[in-house]
Amino acid sequence: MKIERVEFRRVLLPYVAPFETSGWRETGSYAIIVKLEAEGITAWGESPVGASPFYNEENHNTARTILTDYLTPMLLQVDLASPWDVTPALAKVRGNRMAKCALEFTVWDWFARKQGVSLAKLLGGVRDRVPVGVSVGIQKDIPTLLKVVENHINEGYGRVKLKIKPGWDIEPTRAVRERWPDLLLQVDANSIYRLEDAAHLAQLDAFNLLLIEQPLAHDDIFDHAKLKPRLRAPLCLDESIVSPEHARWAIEMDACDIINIKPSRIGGLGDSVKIHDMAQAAGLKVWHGGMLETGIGRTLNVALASLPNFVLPGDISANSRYFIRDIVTNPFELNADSTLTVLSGVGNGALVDEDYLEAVTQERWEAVA
Ligand code: NPG
Repeated sequence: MKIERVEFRRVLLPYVAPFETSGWRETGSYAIIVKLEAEGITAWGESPVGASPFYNEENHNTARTILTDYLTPMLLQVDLASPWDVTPALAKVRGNRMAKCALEFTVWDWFARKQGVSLAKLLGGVRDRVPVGVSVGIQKDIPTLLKVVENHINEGYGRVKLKIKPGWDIEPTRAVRERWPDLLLQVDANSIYRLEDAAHLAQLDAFNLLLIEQPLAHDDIFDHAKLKPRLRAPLCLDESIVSPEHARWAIEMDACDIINIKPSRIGGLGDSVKIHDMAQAAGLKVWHGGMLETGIGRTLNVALASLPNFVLPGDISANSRYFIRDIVTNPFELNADSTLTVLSGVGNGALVDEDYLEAVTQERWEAVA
């Protein structure tokens, strides 16, 4: 397959409420939406790259530059026999994985459509529903947090993740655990602590957590390996695992019990499948993270999370948890058992609302072969 035309749009899609982590606060999605055409088939994808380089080193401006100046011209030269060819074709560009995933995701959708199968099937998915949870940002005080968590539990979410940071960690987690003793609960530090904080973090062991996610630096594996024996709760890596090689290092160094897989952080679905398989072979569980994807990216997340070793609930909420109106006409609804239903239609299954997409587009650019 040779790509004939690719159109990119940078949107600004407002969130229902601001989302705050240990390091940043965002009020809307700055995702890059991709529409690709070849052989009469139109495919869609998304890079959920953020407004600021605070989760990783990229933002929508860097992604646009790298896509325009390097990745798209490189990919337009290649005759693609399968979606697995994209990552090697772009390997010369170092890092910039959020930019790369924009193209890689879209090519997976194209091949699924070409073969007349769902993306989940093409990726090797085995489930028709995936367990999901909700991620709760940092709140102004504990009563507000309890109210927000209660609302999500009432919506049907069976697993809750709390964002934590110094000064907002032990007490909020204690408050939620005391109120809901049986809730599936986990916390996410987004890289804000240091190894010296090990004893402080070990206080979280009192709350029967599913996992503690990425407490130490975004690019660290070594200190996480030192921290792991000092915690009872399973230790999960997110930011640090950006490639199959990083996953291998973490496994060989015994730096984590669990890996959070976000295909955008890893730069593609292909490398995400490799990490899934590698973790499974090593006896590590994986779960699917989230980057507040729009309705297009959300379909990819659900498809990938249908693979067998995604055994913990994913950060893949229903579209309405983040957006009043999304750019798809078939948003996911939460099932009563805190799952989302894997789409079985051809391709990623997103039905794009092109009028609304146009309305929320801030910039548009394209490349033609
Ligand atoms: O439900 O998509 C979701 C959000 C899940 O908390 C979530 N994502 O660090 O995992 C994270 C966090 C995040 C959000 C990271 C936005 C980067 C950008």
